[in-house]
Amino acid sequence: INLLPPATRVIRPQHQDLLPAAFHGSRRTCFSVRCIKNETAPKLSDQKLSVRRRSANYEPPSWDYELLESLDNEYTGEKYIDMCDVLKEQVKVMLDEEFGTAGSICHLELIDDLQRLGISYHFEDKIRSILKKVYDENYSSKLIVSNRKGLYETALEFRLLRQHHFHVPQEVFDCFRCDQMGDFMDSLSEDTKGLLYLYEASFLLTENESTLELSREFAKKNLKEKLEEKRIIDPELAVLVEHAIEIPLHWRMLRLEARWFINIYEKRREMCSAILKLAKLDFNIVQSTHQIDLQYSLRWWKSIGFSEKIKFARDRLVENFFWTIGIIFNPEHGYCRRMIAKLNALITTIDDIYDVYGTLVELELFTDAVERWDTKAIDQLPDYMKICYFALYNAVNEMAYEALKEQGDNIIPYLSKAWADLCKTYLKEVKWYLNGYTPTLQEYLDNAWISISAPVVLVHGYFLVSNSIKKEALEYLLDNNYHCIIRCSSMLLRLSDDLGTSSDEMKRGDVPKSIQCYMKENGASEEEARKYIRSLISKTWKEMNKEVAKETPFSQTFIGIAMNLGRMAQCMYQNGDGHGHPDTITRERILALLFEPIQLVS
Ligand code: 0FV
Ligand code: MN
Ligand code: MN
Ligand code: MN
Ligand code: MN
Repeated sequence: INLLPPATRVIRPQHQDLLPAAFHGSRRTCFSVRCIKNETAPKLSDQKLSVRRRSANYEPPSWDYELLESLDNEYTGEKYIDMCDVLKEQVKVMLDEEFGTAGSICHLELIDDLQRLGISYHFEDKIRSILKKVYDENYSSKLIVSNRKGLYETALEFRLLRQHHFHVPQEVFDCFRCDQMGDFMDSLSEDTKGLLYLYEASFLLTENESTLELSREFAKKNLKEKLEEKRIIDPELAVLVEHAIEIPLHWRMLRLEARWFINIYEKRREMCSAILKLAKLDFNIVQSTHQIDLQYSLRWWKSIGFSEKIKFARDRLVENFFWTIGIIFNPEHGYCRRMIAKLNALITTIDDIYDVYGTLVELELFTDAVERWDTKAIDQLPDYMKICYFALYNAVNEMAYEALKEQGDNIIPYLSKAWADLCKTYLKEVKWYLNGYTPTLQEYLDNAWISISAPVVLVHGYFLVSNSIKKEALEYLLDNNYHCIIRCSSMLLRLSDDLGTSSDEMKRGDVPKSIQCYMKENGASEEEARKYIRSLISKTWKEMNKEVAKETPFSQTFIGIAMNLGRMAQCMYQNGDGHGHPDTITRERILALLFEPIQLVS
């Protein structure tokens, strides 16, 4: 995806960048350690003696694995599942009761609450058919009936429909603008709730939807002013506004949002106690299944022995597992979570091998071994890479074996290609780094959306949640350099990662990341560059919104994984490097989602 405005695509003389890194004073040591490319490559045994390797000084894991493995959780029992089932029936009745008047404001609010509380996945079919009815009655003909609803009702309906990929035109907001085309009417600035819902709705926009752009700016400006001047009297509304301005709903990690919203909902005067009880119980039951998945992942991590054999790399099994909850939380997808936790752990280790520890010769051999996907390639590798390669080979082949057993298709070519693509982009970054080369932002991003590893995760993810592998989906998945949904998701992860990790990476020595590429290309300050990268995140979301609304052979589950990976990235890197250097907030989030049940009575 070309993410740069044409004006910034300048052609510059690049000869300075091509000077060997030794000419860039500060990188001298790293250069002498790693760049053996132009010398006759020494034998591995010789290298072992002479090589001084870098270290990223990663902290040890901040979780006690033994303790986590022995955790016991009372919510795994049948008793709670039965209680949940009774409550679910009650909610179904509520959804049905309103069906005659599908789309009444109460009906829509009920759906919105269920979604935000994290329990709408129990009622997916019902909710979809309700929204379809709303859409068919109001928007299926080209003629839009003139909008008689208020701003709040219009925005809520718009957001719910678009969340479910029903394309309501942005023109439903025209009646709130002066002369249908101008600014939003001044009188709306008194309608705080309407503005809040307009703001949240505006993030469902696609490219070139200027009314929605305008909505976002107008709503944001007004809401921020109200917050600063403490003009929002209703305490729930004030909290919701503050929360939305921090990160909009559409970009939020679902489980954290659910845990947060349960607390909000509980304090509401007109809340429904059956729904509240269901939300709490369900949260705790889901959490208990996540704990069991984590324990499986911990046993696997211990069994492959990386903590002893590959000590220089990040040992972040709990954080790697935490990503999987962001990606897919539904209890029935435990297999997917367990496997993606393995992938994340392997990726985190291999990324450190390329970025921190490996020499160029070793990394070329490793890349070649992954491209060959053959145990014969192991002999050429140094010992620490043999361990890593074999663990990778086993884990991926095991996933492929399951797919073959269950569905009869050999997916190794797809999986191994994704890994080879990843390693090739890793290697390109290593060479750029060693040559002291700063690519243009576009050149960097063309490589970096793959080197962030999201295509590997998503290609595996496709197979991990598919009951039947579709031939056309396979073409869509990989043809034309991966599907656009995969590219958007990957770009969200890359840009967020660069915002959160590049400061440390530059201190340690690493290829210039998007921020640094932009700074050099445009003579910009770091703050300007960060602002630009954030604008690329917004732009990528617009493209994602457009793509997910199209017909594709992908399931909603897979599309959810791709969107959620982007959301999770924004969550993990919100305050720095939550993955590599987990901060207090990240630790608290992990505690709240994984280890602390919600009190049922308070
Ligand atoms: C990347 O770290 C990393 F470890 C990630 C993205 C976590 C793994 C989780 C998933 C694959 C979901 P780092 O900032 O070192 O990555 P780069 O690409 O910047 O070296
Ligand atoms: Mn790295
Ligand atoms: Mn890397
Ligand atoms: Mn596209
Ligand atoms: Mn990074």
